[in-house]
Amino acid sequence: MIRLYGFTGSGNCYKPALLMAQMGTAFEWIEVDILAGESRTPAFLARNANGKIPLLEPAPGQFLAESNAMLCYLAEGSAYLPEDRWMHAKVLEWLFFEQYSHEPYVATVRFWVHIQKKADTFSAKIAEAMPRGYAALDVMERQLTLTPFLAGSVYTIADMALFAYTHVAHEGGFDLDRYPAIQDWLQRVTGTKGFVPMV
Ligand SMILES: N[C@@H](CCC(=O)N[C@@H](CS)C(=O)NCC(=O)O)C(=O)O
Repeated sequence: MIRLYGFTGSGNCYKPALLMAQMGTAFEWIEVDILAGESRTPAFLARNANGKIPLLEPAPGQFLAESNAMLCYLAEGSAYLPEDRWMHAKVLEWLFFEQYSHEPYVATVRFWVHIQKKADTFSAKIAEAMPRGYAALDVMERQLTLTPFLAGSVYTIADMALFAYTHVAHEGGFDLDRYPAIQDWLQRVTGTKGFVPMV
């Protein structure tokens, strides 16, 4: 059975878990306490030299890091990753956007504030990251006023990747009330077949 090494409350880990739930793919969740350094032990580093979760083990001894690589690998051949060359590229566009323009700000602020509970320690970094996070949310809002899902009319792994940290952005202090189209989209995503909430 597929194994997913993850940390409860991590949006990056939720992404492949959500996809596998929606595809009806059984998997085993193995908790890795990153706050206790469990992703930095020699044994873990032998599996992922980057020392981060999520880590997917689709077959014994075969390890895949990077949440969005997992989404592509797992969704291959399904409607969640369209085959059409243009649609496929649009999905990838959002996945790269998520990693470069969204997650480093929206997820990181939430990590400092909500997971580590160190808002005071990181106040200067938070002040720097918040406008960049809002800029990413602005980009999403603009697209979602045009199309029901990020890559167009169908729900894809682009939506899963961006749902993961957008739906909990308020935990880092982001005001989602500013974004009516994002809020409607969040509702649409929770209504898709086989949706499971992040635990
Ligand atoms: N780009 C990676 C980011 C993974 C990442 O940042 N993981 C964090 C938790 S969400 C982590 O493992 N932090 C612990 C550490 O770096 O020691 C992905 O999308 O999978």
